[in-house]
Parts: sequence; C-alpha cells; structure tokens
Amino acid sequence: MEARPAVDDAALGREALAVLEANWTGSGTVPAPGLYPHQWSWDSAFVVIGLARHRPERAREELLSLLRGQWSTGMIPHIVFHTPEAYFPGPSVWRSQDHEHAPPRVLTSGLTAPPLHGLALWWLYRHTGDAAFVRLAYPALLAQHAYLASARDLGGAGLAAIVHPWESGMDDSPAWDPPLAALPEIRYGYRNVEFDERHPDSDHDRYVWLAMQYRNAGYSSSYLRDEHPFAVEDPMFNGIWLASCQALAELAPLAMADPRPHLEQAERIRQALLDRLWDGCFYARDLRAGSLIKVCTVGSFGPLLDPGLPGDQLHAAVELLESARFMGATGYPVPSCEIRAAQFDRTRYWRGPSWVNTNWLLRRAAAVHSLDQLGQQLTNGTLRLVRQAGFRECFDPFDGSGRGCRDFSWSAALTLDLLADNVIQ
Ligand code: 2M8
Repeated sequence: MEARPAVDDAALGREALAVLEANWTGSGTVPAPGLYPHQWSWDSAFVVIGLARHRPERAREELLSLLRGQWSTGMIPHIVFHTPEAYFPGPSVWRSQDHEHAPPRVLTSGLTAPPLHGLALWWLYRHTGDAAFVRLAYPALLAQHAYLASARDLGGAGLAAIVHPWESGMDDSPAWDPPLAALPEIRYGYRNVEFDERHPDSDHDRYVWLAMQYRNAGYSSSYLRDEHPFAVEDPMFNGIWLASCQALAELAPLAMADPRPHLEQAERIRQALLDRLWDGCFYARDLRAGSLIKVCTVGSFGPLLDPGLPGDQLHAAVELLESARFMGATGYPVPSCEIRAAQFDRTRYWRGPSWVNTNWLLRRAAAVHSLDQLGQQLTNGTLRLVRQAGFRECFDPFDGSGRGCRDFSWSAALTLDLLADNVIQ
C-alpha cells in the first residue's frame, strides 16, 4: 500500500494511521516494509511520539517492545530483530546471542542510536498522564543514560561519542567523511543487496568493517576507548541526550527517583557542547583526529533542543538555520547539509534531502525557545512535503519531491503529531 497525498487534515491523519497500522508487525513498528523489516531504535521513539495522542496503548507497546532488546549494560541497540526477515547486516553479523550482556531471547545489533527515548516517554506522559507507565519504563532509560555516561564518554568531558555513523541515525552525513576517509581502504563487498542507491559500495564496506571491528573486540568499552578508529562527538546525538536528561528529570518524581542527577548530567552536556563543539556553529568533533569536522549539517542544530542554551549561541544557530545556507534558500525545510557546502547533494541520503524527523526535532526546539514563527514555518513546510509527496523517507529540499522508501513510519507518525498541534493552535 502507498499512501496517496491527502487533501484535508483529517484524511491525511487517517492515511498516516493506516501506514502505521500496516507497518506494525504485532511486536513493533518497522520503519518501512521491505528495506527496513525490523525495529529501529530512534524510529520507534518517533513512532511513540506520533502515537501518543492517537493510540497511546500502541505507543506503550512500541516502547516496551524496543526495550526488550536492551542489553544489561543499559545500551539500547539501534536494531531489534523481531522477525526472520532478511536485512543486511542481520543477526549473523552482529551475533548478539554470543554476548553475555545481550538479552538471551532477543536478537539485536551491537550499536546504539540517538537516545530520544526519554523525550518520547515524557511526550507520552504529557499526553496521557499515565504515571504507571512512566514507573515501568523509567528504570530502563535510567540505565541507558548511565551506559552513555560511563561507556561512551570517550572524550572524558561529558559528551557521549558515537562509534559508527549508524549510531548518529544520519548515516551518510558529510560530517562522517573525514573519520571514514582515515580508515584503511576496505573492499570486501559485504553488501548482499543488489543495488542500493543510498551510499557507494566503498562507504557501505567501511560501515560493515567498522561494525565487525567492534563486534570482534567483544563489544568491549575499553576497546572503544583505546583502539576503535571511529569516535565522534555529534551535536545532534548529544542535543537529543540533553533533552532526554531534562525529560527524565521531570519524570523522576513519578518513579520515586531523584531528578537532580539528570539535571546535573544535562548541565555537563551543555557545558561540553559549548566548550568542545561550538565554533560559530556546533560542529562534530573527531576524537581520533582531535579536531572539529568543519561542515554544518542539520546535526549542528541538535543543541537547540536545550532550553538552557545561552542567548549568543541560540541566536547564531537560529540565524544560520533561517539563512540562505539552510532553509532560507530551499523551498522546504530543512536540508540535511548546508547547501553551499561542496558535499551538499540534494539527492543523496543524509547529504542534502529534508527529513521529517529532523524537521520535527527543530520544531520542538523552536517550541522550547518560544520561536513561534519558526515553529509554524517548520510545521507548514513539513506538512506540505507529506501532503504533496506522501510519507516518503526523505524529500528534495528544493522541489519537495519524495525520495527513498514509501510509507515510512516516522514520516507518518510525526505528521500525526504536527496535525494534532495544528488543530490546537
Ligand atoms: C537508516 O539507517 C540504516 C542503518 O541503521 C540503513 O541505512 O540501513 C537511517 O536513516 C537511520 O536514521 C534510520 O533509523 C534507519 C531506519 O529507518 O535507516
């Protein structure tokens, strides 16, 4: 089934719900039929957000289903495999079942993903008032945050490092080009799909090689700290983590827990973002090269999710976002890379196209800072994209045409959320 562009809000909402219904496997929502036949971590968090007001019961099941894949280290894996459907790299590559910290009966990947789950739980609570569910899910998210603070603070300054482009969720972002280029030349032909327009073979080989290096080291934290060749502090990953820390601080009393550690963690992240990633814009830091990766991408705006972001950085980042380097020059919000960068490519996955999830995150950031006009512009532009092109995976930021998968879950879920807010306003 492919959702057709709908003319009115009610029809668009019905189509979005139908997509999510079709993508529900009975134990989680797949990002899209075919290409992504399992449960992905931050995709599920976006689905929870989108369903919070429409199908809260399903939103709760979605989160619990993902959490069944959580490792005893607290790590929430970026993919949880619930079905035998083929995907590469699948369970035979990750071999989670051989790892003492992986759950015994659920197969997962060995990497993590942006920690949006705290914010998603808060969103669900905000719209349902279901404190019992907060009490149920809170310990898992507490453990996730503890894992990030202990095993992933590879730079020692309070930020969590990603150890693979897949952990950013923005796989092919030009921000990962320099650390990937520093890896040895790899031509193993790991891919087992015939054609994948998303990335060149050489990149895909590097992705799989990197994942296997980590797996072969037993998914060990000391290996990550001392040897793993890819370690990057990403402003989007950390901006999302900070937002989830603040969300958990608000939820902690409902779980009879102390909110202060979450606020202290948020403060550490804020300070480290400013000290380590800010240079007129938030850039990713390559911990192995010891330098900033000087390309502005949509990830540069992650720290806007912080209500405590100082005014200077807030104004400079918003000015950049609205400028002709980003959404000021494209017909639709928000290109995934600065359009003047040499690496910008309007057709390539995470190197130019607009994505509904990053638009939603920026709209959330606009709400946090009471930037109503920016928020409305992001809402309108995003709804225009899905109205015209359907719930595609991503979109050409200039002409709004759809790219990648059809019937993509987070595009449908977040449309529901945008529509619900539009009605309220
Ligand atoms: C994309 O990532 C996967 C690998 O995890 C892939 O390229 O096959 C990204 O867009 C990521 O953000 C997303 O979570 C995933 C599933 O939608 O697809």
